[in-house]
Amino acid sequence: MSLDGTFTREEILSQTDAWREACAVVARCDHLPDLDVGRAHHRKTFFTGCGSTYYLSLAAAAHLRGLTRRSAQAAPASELWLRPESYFQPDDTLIAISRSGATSETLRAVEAFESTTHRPPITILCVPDAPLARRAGLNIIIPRGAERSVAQTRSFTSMFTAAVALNARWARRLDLITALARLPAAGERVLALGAAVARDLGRRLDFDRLYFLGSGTRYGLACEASLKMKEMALSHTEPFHFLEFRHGPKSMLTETTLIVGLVSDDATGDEVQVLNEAAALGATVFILGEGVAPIAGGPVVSFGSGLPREIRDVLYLPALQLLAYERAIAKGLDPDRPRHLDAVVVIGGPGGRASG
Ligand code: F1P
Repeated sequence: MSLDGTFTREEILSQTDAWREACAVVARCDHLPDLDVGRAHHRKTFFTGCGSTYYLSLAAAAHLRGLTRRSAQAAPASELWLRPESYFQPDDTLIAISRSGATSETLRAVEAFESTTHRPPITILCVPDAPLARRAGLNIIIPRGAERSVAQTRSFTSMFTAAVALNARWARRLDLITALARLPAAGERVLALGAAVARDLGRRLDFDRLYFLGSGTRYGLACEASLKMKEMALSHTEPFHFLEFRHGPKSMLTETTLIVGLVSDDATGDEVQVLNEAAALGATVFILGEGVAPIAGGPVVSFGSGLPREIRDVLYLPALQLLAYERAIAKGLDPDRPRHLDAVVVIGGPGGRASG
């Protein structure tokens, strides 16, 4: 391990190569399993994982629902394992997502799925010979997403890109599959824009609470951005569905609050109004979106990618990963080594505890 976040920084900055690989791996799959098995009203597509990969599942399920109108749901792997009868039906599909492919709860969720459906899962992973890979009917493996850091950055965005590419194929959207080729270049631009903003904001240690707001696919991404802040920078932070913020959490606003808005295209007006209200109550607002303007002179990352909105959600993350990295550095923490965490949680590992 490095002592100064070198790995995390390198992984964040090199992530667009892994996005490219993710798209290529999905494009090379000859036959995708059919999601439309059994009776229409009895089938659902589940996405699962733990921690970061659970948040990825939230985003991927929302994306599949939006693109195909199919029934899709995310659940933490532990819930699927411990309460399979509350979730699985015989005609369901499971997509298990895991950087390591070795997390106990995800393996056990897969076993529970197999005993209900007698079908193998699909996996999205960064490691080829992982235990999870050996159980799957189809493995989407992105070795360039693999990381030496504990907190997921490059792995998250590359596995999310793979999920978006898979969903585009299931939706038979050739236009989106073609447009994915332009995503890495847009990612490079966002990394450059985000680096300057993250450096300035990351040094603002006067912020004592941070909230991440997103709706639809962006809610899972807001959860992930919030988790990065906890893992790397040990900061109090929470994610919310955008307009949920008014229903209680708003009472927490102070002049030492940072609100991060992952603004969509289709509900921009309503979302921006929430951000304006937060700014009027003294919070600093950091806004990100395809074509967004600063709120009350606050920081902004406007993608200007020109990409279809169905494939560009990953662009919200690089600046937010850099923000967590910069805040950790400003606090004298090592982003490569989050406190109390292991890269993989193995239940019943050495010492009889959950360990890496
Ligand atoms: C998931 C995990 C997360 C944790 C951290 C490291 O592992 O352990 O639970 O939040 O980001 O990764 P994996 O199943 O994706 O390998």
